[in-house]
Amino acid sequence: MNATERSARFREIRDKVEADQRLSLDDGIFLYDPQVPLQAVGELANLVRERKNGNAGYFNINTHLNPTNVCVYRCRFCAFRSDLRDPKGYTMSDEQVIARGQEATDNGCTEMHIVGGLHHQKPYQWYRHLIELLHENFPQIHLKGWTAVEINWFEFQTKKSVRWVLEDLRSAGLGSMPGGGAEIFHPEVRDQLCEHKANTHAWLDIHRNAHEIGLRTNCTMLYGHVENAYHRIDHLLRLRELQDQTGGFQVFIPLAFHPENTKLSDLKKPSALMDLRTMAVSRLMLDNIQHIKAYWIMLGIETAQAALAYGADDIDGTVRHELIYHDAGATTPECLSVDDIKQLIVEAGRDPIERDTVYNRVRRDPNDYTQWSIEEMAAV
Ligand code: V47
Repeated sequence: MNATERSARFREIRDKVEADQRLSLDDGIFLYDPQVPLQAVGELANLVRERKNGNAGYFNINTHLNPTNVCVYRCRFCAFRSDLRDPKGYTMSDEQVIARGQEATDNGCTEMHIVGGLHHQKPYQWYRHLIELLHENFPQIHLKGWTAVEINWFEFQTKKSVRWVLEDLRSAGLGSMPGGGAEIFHPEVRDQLCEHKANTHAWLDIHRNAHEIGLRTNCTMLYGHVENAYHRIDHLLRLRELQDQTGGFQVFIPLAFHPENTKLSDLKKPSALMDLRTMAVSRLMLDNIQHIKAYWIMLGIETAQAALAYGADDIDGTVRHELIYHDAGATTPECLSVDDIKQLIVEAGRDPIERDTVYNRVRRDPNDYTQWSIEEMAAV
């Protein structure tokens, strides 16, 4: 395609976006062509971002809990996992989990993001018990826990249906599910990364079931390793199709691959330009998902700030005790203060809005920020 043809093709796509029409697989692949100026793609994504979310820059006050890193799976992109007998392996006690809940409460967290390894010797009841323990002791904190990969493992362990597992976890106190474990759905790539764990059908089916019983979930895509533009757009379209049917995804988070300490450590991590293009293309393709998150831990603070002009409207949270990216070489701080996070959103020209996990606005007591309440109205 020469430059004139490229401009004409881009104009066609711009017309579609301006008319609020859906983009196709070919449109998405075209937008990944490095010869299509990134800034133009970004401007288009920003149009959609502002149409959907105005000038909001959402964040939350949250913490991570990874109760164990011991895992039966050996995903090639993962630096966090450990073998059972490896000195790196750990498994938290109830007391340690309670201490984390207390720390979260003392820091005014509204959310705990709970994921971990699939421990060879821990039964489903242990994973359920952790949710119950936290919910009973800290009922105010929303527990966003266990990815579809874990739910799939619990099905295997209990020999019960997905629906039974999800309902049982919800009765223990689970509030919603994070979007991890999606990686890249296309089997050409998935089979190279993690052939043994929950397959694409299982991942999507678990999220469908969660949506059907009223559990909101998030969705992700791990990019920047062995996939190409076709695989990425195919992944986004599979998410878009499920969202058309259920409406249960609340946010999409593109996750940039960090190669250090993984079986793919010979690869280079994606550039900031690739990160911004993926953010923008995701915003443009996922016309039915309300929010796009620029996860600052993974992108770095500067790229996350820029992403707020390339389609993203959320930068995740203050984050405490994150291990998955830090084990894989992320050099971002371990945690940001509320003032820092607000400041970086303001610097990006957006209005900082504290949200809870399901995008309600959070109101804080100005004299004691550990005291908070939820505004019933959705944040948007
Ligand atoms: O599923 C693992 C990815 C995911 C690496 O739902 C890696 O709000 C890059 O899903 N380099 C877990 N990525 C993290 C996740 C997430 C993060 C923030 C918010 C939410 C949410 C979800 O991280 C895994 C995998 O796709 N991952 N290892 C790595 N070396």
